[in-house]
Amino acid sequence: MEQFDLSEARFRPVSELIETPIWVFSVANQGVQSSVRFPGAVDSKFTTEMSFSRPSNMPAMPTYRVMDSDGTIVDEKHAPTDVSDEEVLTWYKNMLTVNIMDLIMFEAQRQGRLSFYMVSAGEEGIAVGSATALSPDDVVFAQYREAGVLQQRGFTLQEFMSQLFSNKNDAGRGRNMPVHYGKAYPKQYTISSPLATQIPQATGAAYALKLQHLQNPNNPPSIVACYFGEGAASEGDFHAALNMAATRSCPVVFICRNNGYAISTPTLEQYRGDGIASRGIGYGIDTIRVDGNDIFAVREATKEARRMALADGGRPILIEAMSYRVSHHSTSDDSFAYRARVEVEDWKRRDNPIIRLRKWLENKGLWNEDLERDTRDEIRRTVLKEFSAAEREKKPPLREAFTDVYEELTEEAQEQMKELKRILETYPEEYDLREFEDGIKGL
Ligand SMILES: Cc1ncc(C[n+]2csc(CCOP(=O)(O)OP(=O)(O)O)c2C)c(N)n1
Repeated sequence: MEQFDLSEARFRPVSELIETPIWVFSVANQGVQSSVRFPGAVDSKFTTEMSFSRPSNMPAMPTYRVMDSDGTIVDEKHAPTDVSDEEVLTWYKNMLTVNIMDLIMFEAQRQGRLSFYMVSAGEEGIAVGSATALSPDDVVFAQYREAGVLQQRGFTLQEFMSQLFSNKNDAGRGRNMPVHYGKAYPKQYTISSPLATQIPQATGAAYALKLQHLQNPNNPPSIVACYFGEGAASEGDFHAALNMAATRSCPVVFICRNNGYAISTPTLEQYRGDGIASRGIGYGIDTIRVDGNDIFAVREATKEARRMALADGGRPILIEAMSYRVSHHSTSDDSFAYRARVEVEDWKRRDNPIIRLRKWLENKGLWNEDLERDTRDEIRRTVLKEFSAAEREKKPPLREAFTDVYEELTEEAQEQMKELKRILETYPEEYDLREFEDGIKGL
């Protein structure tokens, strides 16, 4: 077997990193030194001016955009040239699909047909736009408001609905809460509820990809794309993950959706720094802030971030995509308890990624009122068709509540299964097992 070159992976002693250890300078020499290569701050110059760096005196990081809110390309030099009109139309339809699915599923939850749901209204441009720049082999770790990433990467409406109704066609076998999607290929790690856990996992996965590529350079290189909200960036996991990714040079693109709220906590109360982007700089990570309502800007930034993440052996990149959470946090939230209706209405009117791209398409003569109406009708019909099919489908057999934890059922799990069977048989009028594949025999 070929020997695996671990030279990239070894830990270097600090003394190797310091070209000239400070103790070799003579006392006489030190007078002419304008800087000393401290191990902890190698390029810091000496100064006699005592000045504290004050963030409020520094300009806020700019926000990269390609297209303004009227759908006009701001600088023709940056107009998207590598995509066909058909591709852009697909992106538009993907954003519409997620948006329409969201409206229907939110209502379905209100009717009691679904236990829970989360929409991504206002943030479809970040999800779909970034996903257009990923390859199917890239690995995605998402939070929960990125249905557009899955939609753009080929997740079908049947797959969405099967997960939402926990039926037997769900890849997760009905074991997760609604919207906790996952898929083996294109690789999408299953979403988990505890905030920010996906961020260090993404760093670890990126490190593994880097080592795999070193081991077999013929494999096409791939990256990890890791999504999270600005609220999740307050978790310790965010900081650990960024620092590990920077120090181990991992090919991961962190994509922060800054939508202004972490449930009821507005960004003003979440941090005092310049958003999340400024934290990337602190960790020595190349960072860009983009207009998240501009699908072209998000795509361009992600494409370039992906290229940079793979260059020179790999490195992390941070993208902070600015947007606004138009919807309630989830079906368990009423956001008008903590923000004014007028604020939301204003955002809906002022800017939205779907309306922005629609204006661009209309300006190019690629879209019009009739196409909009027909496409919306068609998407609505398809979503409803998959909705009713998935809702009618059986749930997985009951035994699957116990399987797939260990390769074989543990004695304890077998005992629990037996006990469950005893209870179900003792109180048949209390439990309707018809919706489970094979009913009681499924145990
Ligand atoms: C560790 C942990 N703490 C708290 C929560 C409860 N919680 C769920 S979502 C959320 C807000 C997250 O906000 P953000 O990351 O900005 O994402 P957004 O919902 O705005 O898209 C909170 C506090 C949780 N799921 N996990």
